[in-house]
This record gives sequence, C-alpha cells and structure tokens, in this order.
Amino acid sequence: MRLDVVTIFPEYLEPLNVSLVGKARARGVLDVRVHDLRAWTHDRHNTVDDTPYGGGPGMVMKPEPWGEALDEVLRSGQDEPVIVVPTPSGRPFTQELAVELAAKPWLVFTPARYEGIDRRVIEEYAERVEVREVSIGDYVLAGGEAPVLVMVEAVARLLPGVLGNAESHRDDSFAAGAMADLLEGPVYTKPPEWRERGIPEVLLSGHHGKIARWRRDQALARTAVHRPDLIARCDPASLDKHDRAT
Ligand code: 6GU
Repeated sequence: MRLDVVTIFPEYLEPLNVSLVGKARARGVLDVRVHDLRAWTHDRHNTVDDTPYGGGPGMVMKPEPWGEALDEVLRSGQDEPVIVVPTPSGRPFTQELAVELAAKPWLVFTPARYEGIDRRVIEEYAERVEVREVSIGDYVLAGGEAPVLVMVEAVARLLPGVLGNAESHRDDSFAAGAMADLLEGPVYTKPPEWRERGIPEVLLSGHHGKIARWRRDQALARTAVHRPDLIARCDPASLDKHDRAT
C-alpha cells in the first residue's frame, strides 16, 4: 500500500518511522511519502494561508499550493488514489472505515492547519478521485497531522503480514466476530500473585468453555459501564440465549 502525506509540518509525521508502521515500511509492505506543502509555494515567505472571505477568526489555507501539490502527487502513481482529508467536520473514523481504507492501494492524506483548506480544493479533487473527509472524534485539534498518525496506524495494522499474529485483531474492541460491538475485558499475565492480588480463578481452570463465557461476561459488563450506547445497538442474536431477557 502506498501512503502520501502533504503537510506544512513534515517532522510531525516522524513517528511513521517507528514501531509497527516503521517496520511495515522497512519490510516494503508500506510505501510512505511525506511532502512539505511549502515546496509548492512561490513567494519569498512560502505563504500557505490567508484571511477568510466573509470575515471571521483565523486563517484559511490557500488553494494554489494544495492544487499544485496534489496534481504532482497524483501524477506520480499508477493506482486509483483515495484522498483522505482530516477535518473535525468530517464523517467519524471508525474501525469499519479503517477496514475499508486498508483495502485501497493508495491513500493521500491532506492534514490542514488553521481553519482548514479553501473549499474549492475539496470540490476540485472530488470530481476526479474518491475524497473522504474524516474526523477522529468529537473534540478539536490544532491540525490534521495527529489524526493522520491515528488513521495510518489503524489501517496499517490491518494489512496482511503487518501484525505478528493474524488472530490478534480478531476479537479487538470494535472488530466483527462473536464479541462484535463489545469492549475488551481485563487481561492478566505472570506472576500469579502480585502485591497480594491474584488471577481470576476461572482463567487457571483450563476449562475453555467457562473461560470464553467469563470473558464475554466481562466484556459485556465493561461495555455497559463505558459505552452504554454500544449495548443499545447490540444485536440480541449475537448474545447466547442465557443473556437474553425472556
Ligand atoms: Cl481530523 N482534525 C482536527 N483539526 N481536529 C479534529 C479532527 C481532525 N478529528 C477530531 N478533531
């Protein structure tokens, strides 16, 4: 998979050299290219922003540098690109969207600073390629770079051969499966006693049926406390008959 990021803060994307994403790059699973938007400015001050038409606070990113940058980046590849525009006014980034993006051959991220990018840029490219405006949650960040790091990590770990264990995202919070739509419960490792705290007896029982049942109950309880909205959406058919109110 190829990933391009156009930003005025290329150094903000340095974490893409580290850990899971860094290893995927080193192994050739990911081809990541970070570009400095200011390379496509032509004035002495490398201006990328200007005051908003209609007035109001803050600055808006000028269309010309984005247009030149995106034309050049899009010309540089053969595959069908998807442009991902991080913005607090986008559609929510979910595990479902991560799965969808992980199936694409080429993602181009356009993180903005200030009050965002001149609307005409989004309109222009939406006529040529798939453009997704995406928010990572209901809070406001100073720019789209941190959201790009979030989205790239969520997508990269879904690519074949990136996670050590192909099973490890099977029952993640938010993954599809028997624990669909439930948050993960608690986990434990050695030693069996730490500061006088033991391990739940059932996990030492060797009884796989009881362990699966206990984990599912822990997941349900945790979800009820932290995300009652997910319980409300839960498909009763995904619970076994003992869980259903009759
Ligand atoms: Cl994608 N960008 C910014 N600036 N703030 C956000 C966001 C994105 N998602 C949530 N808050």
